[in-house]
Amino acid sequence: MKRLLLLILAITVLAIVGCRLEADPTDVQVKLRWTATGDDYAVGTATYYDIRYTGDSTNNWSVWTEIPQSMTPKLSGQPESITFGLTLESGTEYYFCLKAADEAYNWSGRSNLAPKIWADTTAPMAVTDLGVE
Ligand SMILES: [Ca+2]
Repeated sequence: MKRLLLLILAITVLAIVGCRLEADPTDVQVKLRWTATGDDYAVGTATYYDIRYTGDSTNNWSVWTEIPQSMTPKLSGQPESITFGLTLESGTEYYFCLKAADEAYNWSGRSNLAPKIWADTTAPMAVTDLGVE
């Protein structure tokens, strides 16, 4: 029984590792844009942003990946944007979302979800040292 469990565990680990090896990570530049919200609803200036993304359809904000940033929010109604690099799986749909807070950490509701699928469009470099012997 113990051997069977170890075999199942080994197969599971190999399957997980295999999945990761088959994945096609792509380095991308992500630019998010939105309109600044306020300190009190749509009035004033918020103090913090919490920007996150996920690669699956779960609706559990707490497990989404937080994007490190230290933005200073602009006055409500002003355009905001942030650009950052990520390594994502090509062909997978990612969802971006953010919340704002005031200085007392009163958090807004979540923004709409911004979905995007990246495709790997960079071909391998051409070989330049091919020789014949
Ligand atoms: Ca407030």
